[in-house]
Amino acid sequence: MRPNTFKEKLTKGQPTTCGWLGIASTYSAEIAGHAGFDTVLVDLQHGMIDFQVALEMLQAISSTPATPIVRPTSLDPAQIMHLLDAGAYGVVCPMISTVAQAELFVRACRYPPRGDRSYGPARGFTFGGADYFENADSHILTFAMIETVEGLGNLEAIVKTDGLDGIFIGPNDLSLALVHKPAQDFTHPQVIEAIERIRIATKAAGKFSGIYSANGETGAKRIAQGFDMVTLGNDASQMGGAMKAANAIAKSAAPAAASKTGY
Ligand code: 3PY
Ligand code: MG
Repeated sequence: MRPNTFKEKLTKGQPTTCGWLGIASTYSAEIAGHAGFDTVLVDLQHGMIDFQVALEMLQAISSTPATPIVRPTSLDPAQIMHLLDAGAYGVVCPMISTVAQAELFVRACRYPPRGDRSYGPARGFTFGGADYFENADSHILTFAMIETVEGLGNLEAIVKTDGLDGIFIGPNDLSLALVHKPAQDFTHPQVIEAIERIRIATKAAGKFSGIYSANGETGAKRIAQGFDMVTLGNDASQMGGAMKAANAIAKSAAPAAASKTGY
């Protein structure tokens, strides 16, 4: 089976970066895959992306060095299995708040006897190779997102879920749940404390820790803090930010001195 190079780096303890896609475009997926990220995620939860486009974006990422992964719309085993059949090598599942939910998630990603994944790997064979079925369970990464008060309460038990590879923190929802505001309050002591608590519990359980970061600077701080996987914003924020910056530079230029000739 084609190796999961993203998982290999995580296993070696190397910090990794994740490109995050919310724009329904195979072209931007291909660009992200060539941008140097270890993995590129297709986001069906908050991205403007449905299954057919997700499939095509996974195909585009497959033509690059990055490992293709997904975030499903919710803890929906049928959708998760379908995305795995489409060739996703990892799943970041949103809103995992209980051990039962974490177990349901992992079981959707693993074939019997470890789980309940239905047989029909489709593009798993095309992208992964003829021995996909025999090796899929050991290559496919499972990240549960902890981003609710209930999830935080059940943290120590969730991280111990058998077959779960890691925890990915959604700081916006976590902040929204704890202090009733999204991104602005990452500086709130309660949010800072919760993020570090999750990271430490994840590490203590021998699992990988990941977190959504809004940009490169925050991503660098999260890597220095000890996170194994960071995002650096998404395609929409990065494209919008680069457009605004270029526009501001151009518009800040002083007009050339008016011609002195003529009337
Ligand atoms: C969050 O910050 O809540 C996320 O889910 C990141 O997309
Ligand atoms: Mg979230």
